[in-house]
Amino acid sequence: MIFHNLKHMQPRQLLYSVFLLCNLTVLSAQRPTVEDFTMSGDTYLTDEECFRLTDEFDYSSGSIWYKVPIDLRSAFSIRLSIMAGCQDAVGADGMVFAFTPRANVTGYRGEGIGYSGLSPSVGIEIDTWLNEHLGDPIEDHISIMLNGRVGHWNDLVGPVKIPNIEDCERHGFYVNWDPGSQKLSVEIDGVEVISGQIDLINKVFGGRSMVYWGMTAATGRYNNIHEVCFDRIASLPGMGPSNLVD
Ligand SMILES: [Ca+2]
Ligand SMILES: [Ca+2]
Repeated sequence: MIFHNLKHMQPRQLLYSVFLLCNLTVLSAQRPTVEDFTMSGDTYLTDEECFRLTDEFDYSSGSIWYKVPIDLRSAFSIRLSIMAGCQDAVGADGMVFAFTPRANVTGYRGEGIGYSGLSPSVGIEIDTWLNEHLGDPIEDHISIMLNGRVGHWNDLVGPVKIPNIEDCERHGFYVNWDPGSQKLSVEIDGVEVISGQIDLINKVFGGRSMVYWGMTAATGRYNNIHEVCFDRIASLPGMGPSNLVD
């Protein structure tokens, strides 16, 4: 039914991706539109209302940032749909979801994945290119990183190997935060792939609870398309408009 209705919905109606949860009960929700994000670097909006952070060009980088900061004193689940490229063997470099007090910035490209150099920050890196000097596994992998440092010896958690994600498909990417247990967890396609217990407010952001969130991506000597979309959210069972409270 939701799928059927999608054909008749305006793009703006599809862009509800942030669900603010409190005590596991939906008390309020937002329906972001493309205008709610700032674009940085090479990012542009596609005809399908996706943010394309990089095309299949070498040495490209881009990012999007939600304009309104989020409060780490509240529980939330930020739900995005990502596409990490169509080239596996020669695809690079990946994408990073980040929290940072500064909005509208993109870090270093290539192995920095548009994230390195952003500090203070917490980054959830989806890395698709082996950089041996950074301690990368050969497989695609995910890790929770601190302060824009992409060598894995600095990781808060990880790296955790994941199945090839450069499969030209959109994947559900959820970032969940519970300030009570200080648990930061990440789901890909509904499966929790990494989590950690981290005092984000005090240990990372110096007592600051309001931070921006966004997604970065980059290419280097090799490349891939990297996109953030919202359509998958609208098609997930139980995540339709009826679950939202204005
Ligand atoms: Ca890498
Ligand atoms: Ca891969």
